[in-house]
Amino acid sequence: MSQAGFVGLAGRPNVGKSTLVNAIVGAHVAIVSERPQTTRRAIRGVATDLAADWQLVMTDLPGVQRPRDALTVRMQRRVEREIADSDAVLFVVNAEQGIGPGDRFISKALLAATGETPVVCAVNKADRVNNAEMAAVLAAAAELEGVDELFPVSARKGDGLRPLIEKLVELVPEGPFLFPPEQRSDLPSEVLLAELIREQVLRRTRDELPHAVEVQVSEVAHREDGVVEVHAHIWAEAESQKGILIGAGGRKIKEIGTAARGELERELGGKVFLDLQVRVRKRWRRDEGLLDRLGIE
Ligand SMILES: Nc1nc2c(ncn2[C@@H]2O[C@H](COP(=O)(O)OP(=O)(O)OP(=O)(O)O)[C@@H](O)[C@H]2O)c(=O)[nH]1
Ligand SMILES: [Mg+2]
Repeated sequence: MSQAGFVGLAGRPNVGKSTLVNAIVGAHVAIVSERPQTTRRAIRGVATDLAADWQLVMTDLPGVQRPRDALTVRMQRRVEREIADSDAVLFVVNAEQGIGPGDRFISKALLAATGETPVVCAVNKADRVNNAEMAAVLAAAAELEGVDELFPVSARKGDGLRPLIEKLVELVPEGPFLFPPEQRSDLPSEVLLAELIREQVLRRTRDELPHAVEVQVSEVAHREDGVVEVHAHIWAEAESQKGILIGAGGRKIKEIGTAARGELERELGGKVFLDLQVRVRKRWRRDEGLLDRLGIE
């Protein structure tokens, strides 16, 4: 009988949860950036090993944070729901920063929320510390309440993944596969494309702007000449942000568009025509109706 189940990711923003999901799945299913609070939606990344007969559905989630508006309230509610429904929890901490009050808060919350659900801890960014530093972080992580086992990993380099994956496979129940084995993510295509565009915005903007931006793909059309036309809106919260996104002489939006088009072409495996429109919607992060339409629930 196969082993198959859901593994929910937990941890502070920016510790490398999405990078770890991509590394385990072996595909770019979740966007990654240097900025905290990159992930806004629950994204299931599917890792399947047909020969060994297992499937891990890795649920990437927003980093745990204090909710400030409708957007972050939804993000935290989603984290709680998904963690409660997981067969195992993968709690990620950052070896470079060490174990702090935020990590202790999350481990306590997990213990209260999960009950019997096993929690394993990935001590990530191992490539950023030496052996002595790693030993100290592992000792501190071992003190975290409710954590069953520790795995030093580097999601970026792909180091240490094998024993972690083996442990997770042990923890999920026996049962049939939950997704077709060739499927890598559960995101609707337009949302995945919008996320890939947002990833390029995050890489190319600074300060508060990344948090103020959301991307919505309004139309995907397959032209007769084989080109895929993608029309997308980039939402900002103020005219000044719109100005920054467009840039002097339209340079910034062009740069974002060129980079995003490359990503979309890689994803879709063909030529893409990308139309980006920057729009202002004041306080979109507080607009429940827009959040519904953006699929942030
Ligand atoms: N050096 C190093 N950097 C890493 C590693 N894993 C992730 N990063 C970097 O850490 C930053 C944050 O990574 P993400 O995967 O977006 O982090 P996250 O936990 O998903 O963040 P949120 O979605 O904001 O909660 C990015 O710049 C990554 O490239 C790692 O193993 N080593
Ligand atoms: Mg993330």
